Amino acid sequence: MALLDILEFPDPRLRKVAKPVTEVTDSTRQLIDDMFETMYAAPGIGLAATQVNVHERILVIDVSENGDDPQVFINPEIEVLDPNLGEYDEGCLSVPGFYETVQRPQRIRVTSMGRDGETTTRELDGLLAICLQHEIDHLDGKLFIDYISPLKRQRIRKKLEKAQRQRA
Ligand code: QAP
Ligand code: CO
Repeated sequence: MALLDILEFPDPRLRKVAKPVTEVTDSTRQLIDDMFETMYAAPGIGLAATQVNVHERILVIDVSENGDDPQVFINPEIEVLDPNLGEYDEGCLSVPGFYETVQRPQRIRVTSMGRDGETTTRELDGLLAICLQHEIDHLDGKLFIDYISPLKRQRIRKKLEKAQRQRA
């Protein structure tokens, strides 16, 4: 197991579009284990491979209270079941310290593979549905702050660039 480095906005690598996984192998499962370790250590509720600079369509999520419900989504495809939008104050490990209200469809159906390569389809709502959509955006090079005003996004960019300079 290993802790992975998380890319931070405005790193251009967060804008890459991830490629589908063609075969789930032991090295895929190694990456998944490292992503869970990295997410739980943060701590966070979701992490996309893009955020650890691996541009493959792999997500790990755990929205449970106790952090005991790890869920893996490989090549996730979603279908909106209820176009009614719900609001949630989202954050992101790649945009540390900033939270903004985002609107997303409340009910979705997702088809994806699990860690053994098995394909399943599930209907999701609540925080899991929100988190999954946030994480799929990462695989498409999108961030939750793309939904807010350019002025607010620019302010966040300046603050994070300054923090990153001071760390370097
Ligand atoms: C994505 O985000 C998410 O700013 C997962 O300083 C979040 O785990 C989807 C985190 C909310 C839907 C709703 C953020 C940790 C964790 C921070 C996370 C921070 C430390 C974010
Ligand atoms: Co995120």
